[in-house]
Amino acid sequence: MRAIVDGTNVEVPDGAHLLAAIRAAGARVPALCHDDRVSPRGSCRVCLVLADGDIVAACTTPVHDGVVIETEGTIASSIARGALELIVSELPDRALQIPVDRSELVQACDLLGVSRKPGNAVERGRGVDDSHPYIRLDRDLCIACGRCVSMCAEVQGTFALELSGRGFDTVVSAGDGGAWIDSPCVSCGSCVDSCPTGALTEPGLRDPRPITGTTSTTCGYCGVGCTLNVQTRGAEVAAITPALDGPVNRGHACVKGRFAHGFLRADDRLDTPLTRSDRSGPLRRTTWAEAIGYAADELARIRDRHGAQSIGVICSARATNEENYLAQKFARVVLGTNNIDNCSRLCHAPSAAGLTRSLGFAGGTNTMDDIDRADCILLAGANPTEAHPVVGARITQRVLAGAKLIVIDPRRTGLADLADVHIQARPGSNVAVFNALAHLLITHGCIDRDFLAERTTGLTELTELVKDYHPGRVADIADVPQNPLREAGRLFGEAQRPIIVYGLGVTEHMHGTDGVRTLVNLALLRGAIGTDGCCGVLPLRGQNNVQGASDMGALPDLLPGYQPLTNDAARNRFSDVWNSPVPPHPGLRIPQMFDAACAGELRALYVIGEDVAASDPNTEHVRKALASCELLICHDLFPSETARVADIVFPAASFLEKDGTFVNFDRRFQRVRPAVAPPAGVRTDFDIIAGVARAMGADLGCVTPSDAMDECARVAPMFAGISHRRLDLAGPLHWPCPDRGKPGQAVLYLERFATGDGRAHLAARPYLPPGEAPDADYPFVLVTGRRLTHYNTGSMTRRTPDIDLTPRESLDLHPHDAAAMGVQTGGTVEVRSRRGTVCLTVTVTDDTAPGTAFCDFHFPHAPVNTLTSARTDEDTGCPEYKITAVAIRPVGR
Ligand SMILES: Nc1nc2c(c(=O)[nH]1)N[C@H]1C(S)=C(S)[C@@H](COP(=O)(O)OP(=O)(O)OC[C@H]3O[C@@H](n4cnc5c(=O)[nH]c(N)nc54)[C@H](O)[C@@H]3O)O[C@H]1N2
Ligand SMILES: Nc1nc2c(c(=O)[nH]1)N[C@H]1C(S)=C(S)[C@@H](COP(=O)(O)OP(=O)(O)OC[C@H]3O[C@@H](n4cnc5c(=O)[nH]c(N)nc54)[C@H](O)[C@@H]3O)O[C@H]1N2
Ligand code: SF4
Ligand code: SF4
Ligand code: FES
Ligand SMILES: [Mo]
Repeated sequence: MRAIVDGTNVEVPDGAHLLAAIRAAGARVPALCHDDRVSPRGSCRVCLVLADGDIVAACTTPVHDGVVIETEGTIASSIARGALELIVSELPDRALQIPVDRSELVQACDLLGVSRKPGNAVERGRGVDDSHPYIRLDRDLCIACGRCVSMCAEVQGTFALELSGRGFDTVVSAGDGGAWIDSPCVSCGSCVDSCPTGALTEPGLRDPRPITGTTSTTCGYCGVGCTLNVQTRGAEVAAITPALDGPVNRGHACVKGRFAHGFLRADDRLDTPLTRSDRSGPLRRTTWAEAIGYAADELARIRDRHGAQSIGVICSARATNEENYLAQKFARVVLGTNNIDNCSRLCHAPSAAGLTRSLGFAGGTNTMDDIDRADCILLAGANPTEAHPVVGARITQRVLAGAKLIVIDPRRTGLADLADVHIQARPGSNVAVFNALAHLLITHGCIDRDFLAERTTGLTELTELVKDYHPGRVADIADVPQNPLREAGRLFGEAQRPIIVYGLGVTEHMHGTDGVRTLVNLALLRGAIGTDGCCGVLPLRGQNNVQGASDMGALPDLLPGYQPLTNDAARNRFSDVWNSPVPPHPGLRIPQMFDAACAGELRALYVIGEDVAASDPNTEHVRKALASCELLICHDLFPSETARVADIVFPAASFLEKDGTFVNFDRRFQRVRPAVAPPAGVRTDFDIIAGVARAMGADLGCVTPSDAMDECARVAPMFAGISHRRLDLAGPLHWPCPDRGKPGQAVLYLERFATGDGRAHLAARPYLPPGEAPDADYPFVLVTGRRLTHYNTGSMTRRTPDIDLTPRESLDLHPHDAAAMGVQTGGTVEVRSRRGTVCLTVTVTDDTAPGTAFCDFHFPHAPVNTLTSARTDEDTGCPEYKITAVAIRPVGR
């Protein structure tokens, strides 16, 4: 549609408002109650313009073709000025003294020529709420524009804020009007981002000193992959705000990416290499030359004396693609072993295996944006409002807009509260539940017969198998009523555009790969993968770069780009480019490395950015393995549990300090750029690996991260079109991206599946019971997982004010169980499994079912993984973190 703004012609999309046309024309009109991310309110009247001669609010008036807009020197602009003068007359002087780049109000005053003699204005004494560590409300600066309220409702979906009071006394309040910290606020910061006056502020931007730089980068916490703008003041991070043009997050973020950067300057940040000369002695500070030389000598000695298979490398899903690429090249070329793995093993290895076998590629089929189009969302074993908050918010918005939501989770998670159906299935019963849904789809004819005939195999076997999975039987297995099963089958069966979103509640089980495959069956039965307009299946990959670490071949059986090591042609191509033979035999997976260490076969372990002594299951076994090694090398930011027992510790740079790329959960390569320099004495994982290789007499060849990406593009056809330069010029790219001249594939399999025969393979997999079951001695099932404010081992978030938001771990217990034990919220219990004992603080909540307890693993002083078992998924070795049989008893009685 065409608009003429002060004589300039512009084209805008249908449905755009005058404000969009005005901005497109480069004209400026203030808009104090407007934010593009939420629906227009039209309440402040400072955006008045003339449209075809009428006085209208630019933010709420739609463009019609050929509309003539006048922004300056009209009756409309003088009324707008009057409106602004009135607003300003109610504000204290402080409001106009805020630096212009931090206050839209000050900008509006500049634009409309509104000023006021200092001292005239009202300090109304409505007070400040500074109860929250990140968000401060100065009520006297609030103009009741309502932007924060809309952001909280329409972007975040939390509805924590409202405008209360009347007339000029109207002011925002959180929760039921008490202190902000006691409200349901989830600290996503979107209210602060939108506030036009400085009524809502965060610590780093209250400091009046100017911001000296802004860097666009990708969040280094979870796999959502939010684009963040890091604002710096000299060498320090002042604030981090979500980028409006972030393709995944579109101007939204969560408490971790948005606020939790204080770890950068934590007192105990490692800032020099540490070594110990004998195991019983302490780690001592040393020089880089000394530590690198020591690491190189020891690795070479062990390799030469005991063979390359006696060394294992655990790579980091927190590190960049380029670092992972270099690390696997180092393992294969310099050490000569395929004993390399990453924490995908602990997490979504069953997704990689299951999706590959069913569909062809080890990644989700669609993109984040497809959530916005789905009419039915099946969310299984994932808690995105806490673990992938920007996805959680997007699902919330979609459901508020009318999409159906089915949640399958043993706990009543945030989204289960909003669901049309919550199947609160017993932990470990996924395969039975998914097969029951397949049974319902098939028996009710809710399947796409043409799609199944043309594009899949295995329907006959699946139909035969699921005859046994009628809801009556599965209701018993899963300990749920039949009705939710039937209702879920109906909703999913009737949907036009169903989407499946899932997480660790599906994968971290003894039959995790079967869980993934039987879940994918449901989308295939509906023809909802690889077809026009379909929404597909999205695994919520966990770590910022866990998808990338595997993409880069930090795996014992796959080379970069998922090329099997056992494929001679592929292996030879690598050998040619690397100028060194690639060992042909698949290496050890993480759990196998620990077993091999305990058996005396693995003698050196090189761990980059993973705290195996805290996060891997069955800690006692892990610690025994670490102690059995002759050499333990570790890269970390902090003295992690693993670093504490290492022989050599290298201090590593964090995501805010380095250059490279991450791949997020929907297969997007995104740039990571250094916003600040690492502290003196700290190096990137990239430089450390290259340094150790050099000291071992090897040149890994890639001088910069960009070189490493280029080399990876040369050896891995599915990434051939990707380079830093292209990402810098054109923005993120989805893989596969085989061609420099074409975009990557956002939606997979539109023509064929990437399996050998081009068809998707339905999986007829029976339900098998989990590895560990409760019994008389260990009557509870303990499920472990995540809380919003802390991240994995908590090494970073515990070193930020997030610790004030969630100061300790907690064990969720159902009220019946708590009453039977006589414990209350805040009480302490001893949780005992067949392997260990931990004391935890109780929260009594009916979010869990009777007999099921839930806790996080974010606080290593309460070492939850001393409880968990070493049982793993039979296909992939992913631990059964989600099920531990435990006994619980109150302490101190
Ligand atoms: N705040 C925060 N965000 C994070 C992380 C963090 O530590 N903190 N970690 C990141 C990482 S590494 C990952 S992998 C992701 C994980 O993200 P999620 O997979 O969402 O996280 P979890 O909380 O481990 O588990 C998800 C859900 O599985 C459910 N569940 C357990 N057993 C079963 C079962 O048998 N069947 C079904 N259907 N559900 C079950 C649990 O009740 C839980 O609600 O989060 C990432 N994001
Ligand atoms: N009980 C239980 N245990 C679990 C899980 C569960 O659900 N239940 N989930 C499992 C899952 S899914 C995962 S992914 C793992 C995660 O387990 P980990 O990967 O061990 O946990 P993180 O805290 O993410 O990070 C590991 C270390 O990397 C450091 N680090 C951060 N950035 C960098 C970097 O750029 N370079 C280097 N060198 N170091 C860096 C951090 O300081 C931290 O010490 O935990 C697993 N453990
Ligand atoms: S706090 Fe800010 S965004 Fe919220 S109503 Fe007041 S002025 Fe508007
Ligand atoms: S949702 Fe994930 S990627 Fe986005 S800001 Fe939060 S932790 Fe970072
Ligand atoms: S911005 Fe248009 S009325 Fe407030
Ligand atoms: Mo993970």
